[in-house]
Amino acid sequence: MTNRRHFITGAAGAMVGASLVSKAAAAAIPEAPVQSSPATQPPLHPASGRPYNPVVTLNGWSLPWRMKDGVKEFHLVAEPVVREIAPGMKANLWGYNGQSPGPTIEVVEGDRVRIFVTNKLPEATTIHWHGQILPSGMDGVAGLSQPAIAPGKTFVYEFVARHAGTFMYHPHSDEMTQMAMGMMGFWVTHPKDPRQHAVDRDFVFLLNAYDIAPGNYTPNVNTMLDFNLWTINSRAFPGTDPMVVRKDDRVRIRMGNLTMTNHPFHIHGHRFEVTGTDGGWLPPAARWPEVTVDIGVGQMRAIEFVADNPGDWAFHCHKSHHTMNAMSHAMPNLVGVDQAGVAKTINDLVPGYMVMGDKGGSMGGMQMPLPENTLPMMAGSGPFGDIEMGGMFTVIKVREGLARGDYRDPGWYEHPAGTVAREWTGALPDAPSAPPAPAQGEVIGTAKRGGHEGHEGH
Ligand SMILES: [Cu+2]
Repeated sequence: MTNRRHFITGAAGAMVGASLVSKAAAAAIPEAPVQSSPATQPPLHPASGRPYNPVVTLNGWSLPWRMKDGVKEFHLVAEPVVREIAPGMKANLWGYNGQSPGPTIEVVEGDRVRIFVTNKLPEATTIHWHGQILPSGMDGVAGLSQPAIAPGKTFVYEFVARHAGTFMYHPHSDEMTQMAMGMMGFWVTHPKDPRQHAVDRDFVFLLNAYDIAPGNYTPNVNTMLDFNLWTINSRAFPGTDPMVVRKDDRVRIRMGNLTMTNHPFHIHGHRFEVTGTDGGWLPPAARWPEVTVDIGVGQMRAIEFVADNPGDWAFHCHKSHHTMNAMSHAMPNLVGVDQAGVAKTINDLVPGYMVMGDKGGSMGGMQMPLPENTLPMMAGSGPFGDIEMGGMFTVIKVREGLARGDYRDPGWYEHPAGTVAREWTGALPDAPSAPPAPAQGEVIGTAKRGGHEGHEGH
């Protein structure tokens, strides 16, 4: 049985121990579990409170709680953290309980929730419970609805989770700095009846972005638009885990956007329906089919599909610059420019200079020496070679014969014979040519120019 104990002992790197939890059970403030691993943790099945179907946070985890007099008590600690963005790059971020983003909070519609927030940051903070319908004084806007939480202080928030749906949490105190440093987390309020909106796999993640110059560890918090790391839950591909799905499972993916621009998320090999927004669930008749859903700034979207097409399917932001890692945008277009002669001259001045961009931007196979602590722009590798992607990119792996609840990476898809695009070495059919271009000045088609001729004399 997968339960909280399994979560605690089975999760590599989890630093919370069962003894810690029991020792804290009598304490006035619940223990604040810490997660040190950026790997996707198994779903946290509820050990107390009402039943629900837990979500899986991509490259993240859910926060254990304790029940006290019928109230679900959580403890978030706002603190500096070190987050691995992908193997080869770490970032000094701010987050909660050891990670950025913070842990996902899962409750059930109607739960009374008490959240202790301890501030271990060097400046004041608050938490805003984005999307929740709650008393004004619990809304977390520093100065407007509460005094800010000074460094070293603990505040307590308490409200009833009134509506099932998809939510986020983030500071509303120096939020430009604090969100640029990674302070955010996911919140799911499950329906009272676990059969309602039930799916087989329910993935959640936040979209975030950082500006960390190559060789640096700390984000530039003054950047407004020109970020260089576009991340899913503070991970950039190939650091993002795959979403592993059993064939014919009904799958939900919930995404929240806490960057400064929109992200059109695109699925391969399937169609989905948009089933949830910031405001709640869409009635079935109002759902619409898509293969790309745009997630605006500050918005949440839930999509659902039946994973009926086995394979390894890309799932990514469709802004091509958002599927790249740290890069400079200030490069001229050198496609078609023969730099061979120039390279020799520059090499005399700058040993190791490489010709770049003359055959396009492809860099997959390029083994450039990188500065310390940065990621190649397009970095992954797959069964057929380089995957020239980074950033907001992951893979949905649909497989037959997985066990229910098995999220382990099954490896690359084994394609049935004859179903992979391949090189053609036979005779080529004649390609039909386009008709010759008209001579200059020649009238094209029969349409008359100047559509007012027939109206003369009015
Ligand atoms: Cu994007």
